Amino acid sequence: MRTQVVIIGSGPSGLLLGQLLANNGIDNVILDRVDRDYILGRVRAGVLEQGTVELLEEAGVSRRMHEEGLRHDGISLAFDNRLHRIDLAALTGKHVTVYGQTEVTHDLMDKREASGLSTIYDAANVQPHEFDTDTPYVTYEKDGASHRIDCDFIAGCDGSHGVSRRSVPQDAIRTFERSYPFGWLGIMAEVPPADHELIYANHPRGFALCSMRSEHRSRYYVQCPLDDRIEDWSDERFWDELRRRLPEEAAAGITTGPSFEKSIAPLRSFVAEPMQFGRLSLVGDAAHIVPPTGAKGLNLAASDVHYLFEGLRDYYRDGSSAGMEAYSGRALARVWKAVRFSWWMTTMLHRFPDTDSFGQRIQEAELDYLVHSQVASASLAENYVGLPF
Ligand code: RFL
Ligand code: PHB
Repeated sequence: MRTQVVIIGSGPSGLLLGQLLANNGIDNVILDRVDRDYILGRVRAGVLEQGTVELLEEAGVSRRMHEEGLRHDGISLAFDNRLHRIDLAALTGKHVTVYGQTEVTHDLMDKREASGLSTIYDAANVQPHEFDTDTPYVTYEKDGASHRIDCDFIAGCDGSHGVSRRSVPQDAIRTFERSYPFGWLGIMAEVPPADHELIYANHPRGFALCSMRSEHRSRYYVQCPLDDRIEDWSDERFWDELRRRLPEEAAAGITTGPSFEKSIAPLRSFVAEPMQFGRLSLVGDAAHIVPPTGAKGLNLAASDVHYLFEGLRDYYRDGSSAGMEAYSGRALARVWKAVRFSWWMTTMLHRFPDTDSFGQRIQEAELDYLVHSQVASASLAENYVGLPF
């Protein structure tokens, strides 16, 4: 079998890239090691930057997002038993859209199916080959048979544990990493959100986040030790802990109910450089991970897709390799700014086990400065709504 671009991974990066390419007449095949329902069962991101929304519009998958997504013009920071609103719209002229990653993925999968494009689910032992030549190919196994797809380019959209980054010789790649000494315990419940916008709370007991998926579905997180087990967190314990970490006015807005998803995620910053090795490009979580505090992971995946799509489009349309050659540099320039922002938000809002009293006062001063200085608020807002790409 032959195609122009083999895309490894059917998450939001792979699906969005595949759709943009197909809309421009560029053939592609997506391979994923799991099936559609498994991918749609993962609860992940919830906040889309305007640039991500525009890219989904360009891909032709924005109808439901515009109907059901919630426009948010601000967020609140909570500390010292008070809410402090950051007016994103007034400070930047932009807003964010609350629309779950699950829904984005669903829309992209539906569009791909309707366009008659090929996705091979349950593909085992996917392996990219010869990407340092002009004739790369990808092998995989399915239903006991071995297959090979020849192509011009391979896009590694296979997340942080995928095969693409692992296939690059170790001496060709440099990695940068920071682990944080805590995780996020997240729940989803069919209850109305505490507030109409997101609340990021810094509290002596630890960070908490009030988010949502719709006007009747809430997503909440609390910072927890890395070795906590889900079994130790009954719904009742979760709701109690969440309320204790919020200002009274926000806690009063919490409607409790049974959770239908509960999980603990570790927090990590990670970047691999470069993001391209000959004809293999890494995209999204395959190349970088950010802690979720800045809501940047999915949005960074979208900006990577944008740069790679432009490179591939110019290659096939104009015969120009300039965009492909620039991919890693263009993507990484934006990646590092989002890595910085996510690290900064994480540092400012969480309790670190080894923070001394000096560090504690610095954190308090930073939050106070942030909400009372228009310049500092504008900087947060500019990053939160997303730097241009
Ligand atoms: P994905 O979504 O991990 O998709 C990768 C796909 O590749 C497949 N795969 C393979 N296929 C073939 N062969 C192999 N060897 C393979 N190995 C893996 C996998 O099955 C999968 O289908 O990566 P992608 O597309 O780059 O998308 C990245 C986003 O998923 C991620 O950045 C965000 O979810 C991060 N994130 C958030 N991002 C935001 O922008 N805003 C948020 O509010 C936000 N909240 C979050 C988050 C991530 C979270 N978790 C659990 C990690 C909240 C949480 C809790
Ligand atoms: C979410 O709704 O899952 C969410 C929102 C904002 C974040 C992280 C996660 O910063």
